[in-house]
Amino acid sequence: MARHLVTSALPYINGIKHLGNMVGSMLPADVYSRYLRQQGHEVLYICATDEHGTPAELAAKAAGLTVADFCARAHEAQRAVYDGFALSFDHFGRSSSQQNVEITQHFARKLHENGFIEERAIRQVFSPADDRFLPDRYIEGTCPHCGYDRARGDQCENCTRVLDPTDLIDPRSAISNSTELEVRETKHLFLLQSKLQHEVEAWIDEVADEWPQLASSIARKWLTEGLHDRAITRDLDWGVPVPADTWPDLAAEGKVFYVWFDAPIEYIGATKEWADAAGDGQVRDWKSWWYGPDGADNVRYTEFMAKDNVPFHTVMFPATELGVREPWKKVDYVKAFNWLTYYGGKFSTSQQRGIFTDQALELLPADYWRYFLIANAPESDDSAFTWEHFAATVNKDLADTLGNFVNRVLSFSRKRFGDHVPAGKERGAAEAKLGAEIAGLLADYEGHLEALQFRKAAQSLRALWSAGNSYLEEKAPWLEMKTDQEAAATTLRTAMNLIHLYAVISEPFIPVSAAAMRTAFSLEADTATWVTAEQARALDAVPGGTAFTVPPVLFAKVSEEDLESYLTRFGGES
Ligand code: B3M
Ligand code: ZN
Repeated sequence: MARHLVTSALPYINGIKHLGNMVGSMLPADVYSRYLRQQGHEVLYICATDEHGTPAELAAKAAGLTVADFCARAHEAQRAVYDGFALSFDHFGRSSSQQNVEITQHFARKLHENGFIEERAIRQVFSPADDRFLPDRYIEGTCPHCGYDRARGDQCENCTRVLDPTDLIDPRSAISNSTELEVRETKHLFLLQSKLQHEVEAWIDEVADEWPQLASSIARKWLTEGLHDRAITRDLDWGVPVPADTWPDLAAEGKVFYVWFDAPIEYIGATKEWADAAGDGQVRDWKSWWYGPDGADNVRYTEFMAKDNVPFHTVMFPATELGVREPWKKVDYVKAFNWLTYYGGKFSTSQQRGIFTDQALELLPADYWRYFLIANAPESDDSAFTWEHFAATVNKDLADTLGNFVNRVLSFSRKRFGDHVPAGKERGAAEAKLGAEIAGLLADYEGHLEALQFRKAAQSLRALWSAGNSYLEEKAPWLEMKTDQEAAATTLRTAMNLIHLYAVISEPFIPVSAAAMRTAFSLEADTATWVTAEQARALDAVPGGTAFTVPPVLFAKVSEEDLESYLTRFGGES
């Protein structure tokens, strides 16, 4: 048993996320956390809304709310969707929390004490039309690297390069569209990342070989290009204030930290929020997850994110942690994802293209989405969402292979033998063969989950479900009934044990349906504890005589009419 810290990239507060965001961070982190918990590990899965920066201010302005009000509402709206998706966060925090403010300010003070922060006067884009400086997303223009014409002042969405507003070609204000921009001088704090380059490199050499290539190659590319000193403060109203004890002048000017400085620190902040939220009599030690050679050394920390977030997590945040010169836990494993596309084109929040997570839940239950998305996770390459593929997957894998098996076996057994699992005979050759096959497939499945290979894990899970179908077809209990009732009973008892096994091992993917399958059986100890290969081989967790009920149909098929209506509503092309 080990201690596992799991985080998924913090969703921005500025709106409900689309399916691409879900599959690139929160959903796989949830699948992995659920699996580890079932294995008996101590797991802490932390997420939060990322609430600072220009996107929050722009969205609040569009909604006609104060930023604080907007964020409070938007946080609850996102939380409701994630509950709907059955995400099992141990805590879902807010980067605007007091805990994060304090830890972020502590980090900044320490970086300053250690000589890694410097105050510099810089020339910044100022918009007379808007009467303000235009940091980050307040400014848009053409990317100097790839020519994308909607690059933002902080990063080009297209080539993922990090930018400074003054890098943009043909810049314009994102607030007023004004192109009459000036450059004015103002003071900001700079994080001297260049001084930390070698330490970050040494650390990457130590840990990154084990990472998927997508993550390690982005980290290495970034380091090869060289770590530049970067401004970590902004002229915004909303954010973690620069602490007045250390920088009285900047604090007086109302400067706040740049969102990408405080956002990763919120992984720690949210862990403290989790501890502070403990009920009476509960002690939650947040520091043992994050701090101290003795405390955090026994923690394995896994991060989940889409590829555009990789530089910040593999280079910038570790540089910050190293520069603090305190023993803060650094990431052990970075699981990065490519893009999920919508018919080959970009899912886009700003352009309302694709499917949003709240809309998805209005159409169909979470498990349908969870299964499809993880089975088609953009791991080694981008992958496309199409309604046709989605309908085919739901119908074949969930409705036909799993759902039909469960309902067919339970209904048939109840009709012939009543509402207790029939005892039947000792297992025969067919059951022994099935047990061996299941044990082998289960080992594959576990191996893929351990390796965080989600598509392959889904394939193994599907193979486990199929093995049950083949067994049932081969034994044909509806025919056995005619000649040897005891033989039919043995087949049904075995099939019901498969259902229970499926319930346990499908839990990470489809937790809601898995619970329905598990609780169909009145077993004394109803737990989702993982199954050993030996238990899987024996297929005897549900003994003859166990009472059971037949759950309602687990998965409805997506009909031709449904498909038509989805295509009409969402559009079938990018
Ligand atoms: N909020 C970026 C994004 O939503 C971001 C991640 C922060 S993780 C510390 O893509
Ligand atoms: Zn670009």
